[in-house]
Amino acid sequence: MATADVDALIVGAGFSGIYMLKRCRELGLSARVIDAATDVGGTWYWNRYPGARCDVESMSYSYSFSDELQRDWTWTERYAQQPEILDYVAHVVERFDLRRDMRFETRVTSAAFDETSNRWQVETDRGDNISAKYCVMATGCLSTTNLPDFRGLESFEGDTYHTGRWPHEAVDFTGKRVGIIGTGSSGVQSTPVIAAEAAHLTVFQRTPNFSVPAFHGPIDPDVVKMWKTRHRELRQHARTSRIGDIFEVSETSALDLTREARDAEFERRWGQGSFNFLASFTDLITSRAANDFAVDFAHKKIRQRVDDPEVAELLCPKDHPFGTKRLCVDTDYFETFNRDNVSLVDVKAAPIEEITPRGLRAGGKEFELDAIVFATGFDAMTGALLAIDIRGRGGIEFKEKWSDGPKTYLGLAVAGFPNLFTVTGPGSPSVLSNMITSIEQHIEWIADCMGYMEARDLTTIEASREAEDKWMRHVSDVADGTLFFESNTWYVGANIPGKPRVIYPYVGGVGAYRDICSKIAADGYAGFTLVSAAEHVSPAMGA
Ligand code: NA7
Repeated sequence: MATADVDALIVGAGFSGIYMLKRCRELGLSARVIDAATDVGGTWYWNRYPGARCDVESMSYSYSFSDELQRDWTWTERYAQQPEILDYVAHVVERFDLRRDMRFETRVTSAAFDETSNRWQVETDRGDNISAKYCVMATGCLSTTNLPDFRGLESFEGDTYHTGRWPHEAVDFTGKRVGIIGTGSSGVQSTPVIAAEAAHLTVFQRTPNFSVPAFHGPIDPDVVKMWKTRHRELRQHARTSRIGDIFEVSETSALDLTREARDAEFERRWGQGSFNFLASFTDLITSRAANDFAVDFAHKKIRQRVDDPEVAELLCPKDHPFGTKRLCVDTDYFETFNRDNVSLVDVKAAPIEEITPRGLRAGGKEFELDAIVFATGFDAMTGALLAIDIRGRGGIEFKEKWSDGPKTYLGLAVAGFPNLFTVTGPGSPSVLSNMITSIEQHIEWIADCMGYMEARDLTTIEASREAEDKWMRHVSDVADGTLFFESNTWYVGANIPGKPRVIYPYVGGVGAYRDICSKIAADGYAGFTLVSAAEHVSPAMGA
């Protein structure tokens, strides 16, 4: 593909890129997918650390676009393990014969909009030069790893790993003294598994996280039967819900109940596992008083699960409201700290000073380690986009345009960057939702938009600055009505030094967001400017 001319260039071969390619084919458009990995899977290609599994239930975390696919594929566990998700993705790619339009081990380095031809000129690290009418950034929300700049890192004589770049070869920690830095979802999932193998595991915790039990196990045949017979209805429920899944919706404020009634509901939801707990009441994310009840309940659970009261206190999150930092879903995480071969080190009280040849030093104390696992997260939502040199009209760079924080229209499009789409981009529900529900909604919206353009012989579609500004104000206003800004999290860019502190995902909910996007499309793409070679079509304004 040294030089190529396609209708659509799709960056990323994860769930988004795969489905985008399928939809492009159905529109009769020529399309290519490019990915830096050696194979399909996106996030699930890279995150293959011990214990890696999806914390959204398997039946929900799968494509809904094909009835046959849903009927034919059967998951084995309540929450799918990373290898099974990769098997599923590979199955989808083979089933729909998508691989022939995919190119691997190739990184897109730049994309520039040529105002003369009204096409994107895309370059790769292999020297490809591709011209495309549409450029779809299916680059993922959690694909650029964050490795903090620890002093002395290169001096370490043992092995180092990042959970988001785990090697393909088997890693054996048997007999080793392992240190893990980070207690987000990746740390919480890998800690029990590494602890079961290593001679000793030291967990270096800066901020404790709330975690709800997964109650993981083999998939319940009744659940499979329910999904196979009622999948259309259940998917519709997910699409119109707040987080893109089929949780039971509460209509009660946590403040309206007696302590006993509230705790009974918390207990019931807790017993269901996963994110059900977060949906216990209507106001957990909007009212500090309501949230405090959830905090107290979760603290009580941690104290029940951890034998040593001092360790339990250290594991109790006290600096952020419940659910405003990515909630973890665990299997035996807290119980792992009851093991003799596991210790917890508070690196908030005594920060990591440096990595040394034989381990690391924190708070003046040296910890000898044979291996260090960095479970230190990602430059979420914008990292992968800003890693590509993207230039729109007048050569304006994404980096420059987003220097104070991302600006998008619907998290889908960016003013000044015609015919470029960001799948689950900043300003869309994305990471606050079941990603597959959100991905499907975006891909279908983009495909419909491409179909609309092709049918009318339109050359470009571009978000207007007014619509973009209005959308970003709305994204911020909705977040202002919640507790999200009370936490230092990657939802607000706090994990990356210098990253603008704004809300990155749209917190207004999947169903509400879908309605907004659908209305905009039904109104002839209100807030966008659509232009044909022959004529200029004035858009209706406003979101
Ligand atoms: P997260 O959720 O960003 O967690 C990263 C963890 O690493 C978190 O506990 C951080 O502590 C910790 N961290 C980061 N830098 C440091 C330094 N310098 N010192 C000590 N500890 C540090 O990433 P995950 O990979 O676990 O999860 C990402 C998402 O993947 C997850 O939410 C799911 O959607 C799937 P902090 O909290 O910043 O104090």
